[in-house]
Amino acid sequence: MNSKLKNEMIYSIVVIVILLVVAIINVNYIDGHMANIAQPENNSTVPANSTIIKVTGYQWAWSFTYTNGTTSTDVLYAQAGHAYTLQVTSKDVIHDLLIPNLGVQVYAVPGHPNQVTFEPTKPGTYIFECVEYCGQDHYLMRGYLEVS
Ligand SMILES: [Cu+2]
Repeated sequence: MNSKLKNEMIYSIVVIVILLVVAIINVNYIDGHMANIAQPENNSTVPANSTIIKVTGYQWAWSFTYTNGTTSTDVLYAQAGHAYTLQVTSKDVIHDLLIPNLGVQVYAVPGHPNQVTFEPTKPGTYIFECVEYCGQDHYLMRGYLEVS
């Protein structure tokens, strides 16, 4: 075996090892964050200790309906140390609710509710926004999660 071929084999093996290490790191990361990725409503159950909040996205705002029947628009109210299950749908086109500080993201699809459960741990004000381009005023689909 000449030295050129030997070098090429070594380079190839080094690249394969690097790609394998990156793949393993990625799979471990995704595995550890599956709880925050929304599941279709029909395929998952609501955890017994969580409060359901109905969420509707529409051009161009977010509407929240709480268990006592009250509603809010573009402000979501929650309490620290309590679990909430967001059941999310849309009135018109596909939207996508992202609460970056809590790692929550869920699609709002007309006729296909999705849900995600999360538990805010610290009181504060956290931004949320629509991250699926949904029309000319898409940029207005943002608001605040108020955790008391
Ligand atoms: Cu939107």
